[in-house]
Amino acid sequence: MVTRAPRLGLVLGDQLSFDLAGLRALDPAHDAILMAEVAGEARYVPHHPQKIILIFSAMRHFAEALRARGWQVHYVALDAAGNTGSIACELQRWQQALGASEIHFTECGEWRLEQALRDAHLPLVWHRDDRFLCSRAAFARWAQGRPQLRMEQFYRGMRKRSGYLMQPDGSPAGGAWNFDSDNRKALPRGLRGPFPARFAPDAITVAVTQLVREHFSDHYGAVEGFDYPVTHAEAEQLWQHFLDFGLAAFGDYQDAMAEGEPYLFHARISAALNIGLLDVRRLCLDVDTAWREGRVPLNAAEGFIRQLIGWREYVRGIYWLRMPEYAGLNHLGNQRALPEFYWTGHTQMRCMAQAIGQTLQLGYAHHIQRLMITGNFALLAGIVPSAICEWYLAVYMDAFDWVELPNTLGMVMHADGGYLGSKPYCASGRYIQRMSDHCKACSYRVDQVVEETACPFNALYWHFIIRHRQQFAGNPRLALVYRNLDGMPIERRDAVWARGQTLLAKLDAGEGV
Ligand code: FAD
Ligand code: DLZ
Ligand code: SF4
Repeated sequence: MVTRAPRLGLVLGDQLSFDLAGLRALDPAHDAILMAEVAGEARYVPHHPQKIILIFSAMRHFAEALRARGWQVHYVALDAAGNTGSIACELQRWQQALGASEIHFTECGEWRLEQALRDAHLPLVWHRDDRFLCSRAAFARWAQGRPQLRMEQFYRGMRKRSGYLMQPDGSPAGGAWNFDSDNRKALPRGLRGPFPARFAPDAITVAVTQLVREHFSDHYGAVEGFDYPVTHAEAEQLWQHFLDFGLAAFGDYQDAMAEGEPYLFHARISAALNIGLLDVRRLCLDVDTAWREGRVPLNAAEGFIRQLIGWREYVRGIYWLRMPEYAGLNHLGNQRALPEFYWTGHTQMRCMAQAIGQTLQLGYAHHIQRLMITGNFALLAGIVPSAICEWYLAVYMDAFDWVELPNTLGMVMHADGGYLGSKPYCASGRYIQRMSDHCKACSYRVDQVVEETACPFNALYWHFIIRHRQQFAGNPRLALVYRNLDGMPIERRDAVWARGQTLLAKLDAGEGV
């Protein structure tokens, strides 16, 4: 009988799916799996301690589950003797130790790591990550020849291809592709989101928490309070909880923000989904079914599916199409350092203190907080894109380069010159006042612009509009804004500019706002 050398399969911390392409190609009877907790991945940005707890705990649970299914898993713990600290070096070490002929690998979520593995000259056999609906190649084909890319066009194609929320005649459910105009309601007084599903740490998570406390106490964010799902079964419970209690109101209050309400009607599934504990096709099917059975309104179902097969797949497509040069773009020429209060939450701006505070506590903020509070401030203040991108990548439980970078650099900072989205999401304090109750609790006044007590978002908004006139005056979506600016008395405009300058000088001096 001829025995062949075993093959080795690599499973990364965000590839914890039983039907991962790289696993399907291997045979549990002959081949082995490598999983490694490495300092290189845990430290290349100062990840929130709870994010490291999540990844390590979910990896350890997944390794156990694979063993229970008959796989031979070589698991390298962070503090194991001989741990080299990098994925590429661990692969080299284990390939030699096992005499493996091939290393099977599912394509990475991050360009950085994929490049490091290519550079390591290992006998890699690559597999496409088919956990996503749209492959890198299919996105590149869709993008080819288009003068500009727009999510809405991509999304319609994805709806047609997938069949989610489609009618038998090929038209979209409800006769429209988009119900966004129904999805901008502020939260009625007294309405609260459902109590979040929480998962008590088991022995594995407790051990990992201790490890993280010992090794990563220099990272920003709370170690205590971790309650995320770390297995497929727990992630399923989280999802069912959202289907039962969150989805129906998801559409209506998608853009709302409220004091002390970190989750509202959001699903809180992104971390579990991005590391492979949930499957995007299953989620979409469940939402489609919930709508067909009359359990949720169409604006909720459509709004949710658009995030998953629209935005999520669209940003991934752009990432792989444009990396590595995309990460270095700075279309608006920003030069300002990230203010210290992004890492501490110490600011008088109530909306910022709430968004940053919950981020440090929970590793979570919902989309509008990321876009219109912390993102909007960074855009208006002209923060260097790479600095704010590093912040988003570090502090959120769900952050991986393929999804964080286009959202931050493209959608928030407009640093790609409008490649991802047609206009910058800049807004004054008035937007935040309309969509939240933060302003009532703030020491700044949202109805003032130039006074010392005025909401900083107001003057910074006009400062941004004035200083980027050349880039944006020709943008039809900002035409009204420039007409308003031009209608402003010159003395008023000067006072607004001066207040903006004062605020920016404070940031440059490292003073708080
Ligand atoms: P819900 O509001 O319940 O939405 C459901 C799902 O839709 C999410 O779980 C997510 O998978 C998907 N989704 C929604 N919006 C987007 C989007 N813009 N891009 C991609 N997927 C989306 N999401 C990440 O998963 N990782 C990130 O690193 C990340 N960084 C972001 C940075 C910025 C500056 C901004 C503005 C958004 C970012 N997002 C990121 C998108 C979005 O904010 C999060 O997916 C969402 O807040 C996760 O919470 P949830 O599961 O409760 O989402
Ligand atoms: C985010 C992360 C962290 C903190 N640690 C590890 C690790 O120790 N081992 C591992 O395999 N993966 C880790 N990850 C996830 C990787 O960084 C992720 O796979 C890449 O960024 C590619 O998406
Ligand atoms: Fe935020 Fe301005 Fe409102 Fe204060 S007044 S909460 S800074 S928008």
